[in-house]
Amino acid sequence: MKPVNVAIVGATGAVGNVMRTVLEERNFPVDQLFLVASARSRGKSLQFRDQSIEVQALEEFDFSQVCIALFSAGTAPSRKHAPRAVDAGCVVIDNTSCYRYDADVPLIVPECNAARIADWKQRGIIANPNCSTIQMTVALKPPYDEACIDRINVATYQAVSGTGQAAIEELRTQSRNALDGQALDCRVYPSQIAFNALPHIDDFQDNGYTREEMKMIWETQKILEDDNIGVNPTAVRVPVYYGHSEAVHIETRTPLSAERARELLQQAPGVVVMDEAHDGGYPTAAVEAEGHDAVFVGRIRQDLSHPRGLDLWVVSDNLRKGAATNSVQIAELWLEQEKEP
Ligand code: 25A
Ligand code: L14
Repeated sequence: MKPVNVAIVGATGAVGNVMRTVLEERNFPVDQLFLVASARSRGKSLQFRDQSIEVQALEEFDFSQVCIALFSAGTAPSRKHAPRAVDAGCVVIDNTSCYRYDADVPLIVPECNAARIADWKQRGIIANPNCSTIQMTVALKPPYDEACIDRINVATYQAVSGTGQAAIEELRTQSRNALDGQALDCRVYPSQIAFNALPHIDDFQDNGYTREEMKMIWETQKILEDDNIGVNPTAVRVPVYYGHSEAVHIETRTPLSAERARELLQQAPGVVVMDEAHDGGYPTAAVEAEGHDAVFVGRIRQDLSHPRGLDLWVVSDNLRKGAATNSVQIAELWLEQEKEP
């Protein structure tokens, strides 16, 4: 594959840093890599392969030299600069929630709806879904295809790294101060995150749900291409650095046994089943998921309260499969489709 020029917008952030790592690990055919962030980071140097690359400021960055722009600097920078990148000839793979719900922007999880990448041409933008939705849809695609899913009840246990670098620092500082019996300072989160659990991710909506919960509803329906699928989420922040966990309860249309679901998931792309009913026979965020690209599934069992109910425990690294890895996988598939002779 002929190498292309790639830009990471938000390169100094929690996700942008992992994008740089994943491009290198997967041997993505990068010719020149451009690192872009806010003016605050201008001139800072970061390593890629054996080169040291200087960070440039987004406001003055010229996208005409770039083929693929990976955006992860937040919604406002994406709203302002993604159209400018497209006009300069880039395909934008956007990791924010800015364009995900636009009907003419494909929202892609390669394991679920890779064929939709072809729709990129309408706007020049491909949206990367929310981290919690990505890992859930990767795990639910095989049971969905086999037995259809009428309803999903899900509670998430989400890592602080999803909020970015500042939140990682806040958990570290609060934990240290709490152990030392000091007063705790809450800057990023509205309440104490160390040694606590907060049922609040992103802004509250008029209907009583948070925006993170609504994202899981809208995005699951769009990715599985089924507006009838019921999704009932509660999104919870927990004091974990990396890796989201989810207790997922599904109601299938036709009966699906736990054994058959386990078999399907063992063959599913991007999934690792860890499901043994003994100490440690299940995946966890900090031990199994952190630093890996797979979606780990365990605790697969029949819901004793429902004839067509199934329970699963789904864990993945939110900065990898939940953000950077999924974006790079989309870029790989786009490149195969568009640049292969
Ligand atoms: O709006 P959203 O979509 O809800 O996204 C909000 C935030 O969530 C993260 C990401 O934070 C984003 O800003 N995020 C987005 N999608 C995500 C996903 N799928 C996701 N997290 C997980 N999963 P982040 O901290 O990880 O990354 C921010 C990056 O974006 C750059 N940036 C911010 N505003 C920008 C901008 N770039 C251009 N123009 C703008 N207007 C940001 O670069 C970073 O790369 P930076 O130079 O601003 O930050 C460098 C370092 O500076 C520290 N810092 C952050 N804020 C401040 C600060 N220092 C001083 N004062 C501050 N106010 C941080 O340590 C940062 O690493
Ligand atoms: O919508 O704070 O992709 O954990 C994902 C991480 C929004 C914020 C998204 C978090 C972001 C979220």
